Amino acid sequence: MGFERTFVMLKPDAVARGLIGEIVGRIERKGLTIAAMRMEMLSRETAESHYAEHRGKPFFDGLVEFVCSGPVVLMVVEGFSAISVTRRLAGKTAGAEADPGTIRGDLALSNRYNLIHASDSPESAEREIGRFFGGAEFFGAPRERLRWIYDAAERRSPGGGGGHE
Ligand code: FUP
Repeated sequence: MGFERTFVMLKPDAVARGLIGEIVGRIERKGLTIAAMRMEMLSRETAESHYAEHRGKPFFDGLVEFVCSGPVVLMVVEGFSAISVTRRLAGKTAGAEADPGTIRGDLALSNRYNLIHASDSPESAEREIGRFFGGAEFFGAPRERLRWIYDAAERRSPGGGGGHE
C-alpha cells in the first residue's frame, strides 16, 4: 500500500490488435501514472527469465514463443497501491473467466493471449522493474494533476518520489 511502482507489459496480442491506447487509457483514467515506457522485441533469454517461475509447466514454451513473437510495450506504472490496483484492472489470467470491467474480462477470451502482464507483489515489481528499467529515469505526475486523485494525507507516502510530497 501507499505509493508504489509496478511493472506492466502489454503483450504482442495487445500491440497487434491495436489495443495499446485502450489499455494505457484504462490505467491512466484510474489515476495511475505512466512513469516510464518503451516498445521492443523481447529476446528469448529475457522472456525465459521473466517467466522463470513457470519453467517446466506445459504452457511454458508456448508462452515464451508468444511473448517473443512481436513487439511488446514495457511500462513502469506508479501511484497509490499501484501493484494491487493494476492487478485488479487486468483481471483474472484466463480471459474467458475474467470479470467484465477488467482489461482481460472486456477484451480477451484466451488464457495465453491475455494482453497484459502486471507484477503480482512488491518483490516481483522490484525485480521486474530492475530487469527491464535498471538505471532508467522515472517521470512522476505533476502535483496539480495528483491534487484531485489523492488527498494530501495519502500523498505523504513513505516512498515519496514521483511528484509526491
Ligand atoms: P498472471 O499473473 O495473471 O499474468 O498469470 P500467471 O503468472 O499465472 O501466468 C503467466 C502467463 O502464463 C499468463 F499470463 C498466460 C500464460 N498461461 C498460459 O499460457 N496458459 C495457462 O494455462 C496459464 C497461463
